[in-house]
Amino acid sequence: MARSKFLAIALIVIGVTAGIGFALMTRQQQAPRATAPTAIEPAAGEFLPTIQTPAAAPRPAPEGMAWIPGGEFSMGAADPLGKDANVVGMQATEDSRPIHRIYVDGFWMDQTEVTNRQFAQFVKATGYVTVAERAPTAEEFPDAPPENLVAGSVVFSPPDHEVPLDTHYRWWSYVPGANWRHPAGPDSNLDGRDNYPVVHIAYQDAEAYAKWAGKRLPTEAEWEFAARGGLSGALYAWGNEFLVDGRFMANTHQGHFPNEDTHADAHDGIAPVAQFPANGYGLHDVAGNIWEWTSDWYRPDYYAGLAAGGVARNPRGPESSFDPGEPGVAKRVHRGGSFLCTEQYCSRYMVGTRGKGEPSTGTNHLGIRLVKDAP
Ligand SMILES: [Ca+2]
Ligand SMILES: [Ca+2]
Repeated sequence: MARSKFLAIALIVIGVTAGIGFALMTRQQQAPRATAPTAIEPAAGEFLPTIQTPAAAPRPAPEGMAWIPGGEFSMGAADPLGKDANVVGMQATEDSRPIHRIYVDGFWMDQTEVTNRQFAQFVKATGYVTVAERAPTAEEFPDAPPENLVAGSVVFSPPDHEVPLDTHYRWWSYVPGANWRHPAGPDSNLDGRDNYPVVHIAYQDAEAYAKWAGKRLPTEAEWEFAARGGLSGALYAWGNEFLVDGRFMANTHQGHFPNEDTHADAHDGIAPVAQFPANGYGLHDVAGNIWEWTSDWYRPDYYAGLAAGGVARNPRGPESSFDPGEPGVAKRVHRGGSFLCTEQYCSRYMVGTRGKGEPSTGTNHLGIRLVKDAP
């Protein structure tokens, strides 16, 4: 998703999803799509056991952080057996192959997504103004009509009826006045939401917060090692069954997407952090609730390059970004899926799967979880 597209399309800025807007989007949809450069089908057994580094966690533990021991693991995702790509959603695992072997050093990681309370402390201490609170400039977005250059962010705005799942512009709108303090738009606020994840965080906002907190964003490999919690090849951060003894393990979307969330998991929309069980490393909500930024640039062929070189040690992502679905828009990797992910669309709460986003684009289902190196 890219902010520039929202700013360039006037009808989206004012939240009207009329025919001409869709005509514009349809043309984009029909642009030639490059196929993923690698089509290596994972064979059974490609996932090898995770080998955790045996060293004990350093002491003391930073507040709210869990020790991730580091080690060697198999990274990536295979399509779940018995499900075709349409069911998995958006060909979710094509760019998550081949399964490849990675080593990462140990590190500390936030046990939860960064909350509004934490982000407010940062803003109070520094006076930082987030990207969504600043008016976009004509220099940044030369294709946008001047009247669209207003501060705001992208908000989930579901229709009240079923729609084709062909373009996300059917349920996302650029809302003037939306930002971390006003997550659903100017009339919303953070009352009672101290313990909710902060959202509408652009990549540079995440970096600024991390610098203040003495932390950093995880690499994609660190994120996946941590999210797997010591398991190898599991579909989810907790195992291979979506429900455990009938219990939901993550905040996702139930019901017909995008118009109806039956919230069988007890949360209609975003949830406070840590409402679901932690994974094997003590991390909550690595699946679902909000997407989380990583520091890697996105390329669908990055894993193939790594796989060709044996065990990759502490990979930090490709030198540049390429998304065949939106060529020319550099993107960073997002991980974990959100409260909007469903089996019908974008089932990327599956632990090895990937997402991506343009760095200046925050939304109300995207935030942060940080890491800290051992001394
Ligand atoms: Ca939910
Ligand atoms: Ca999450």
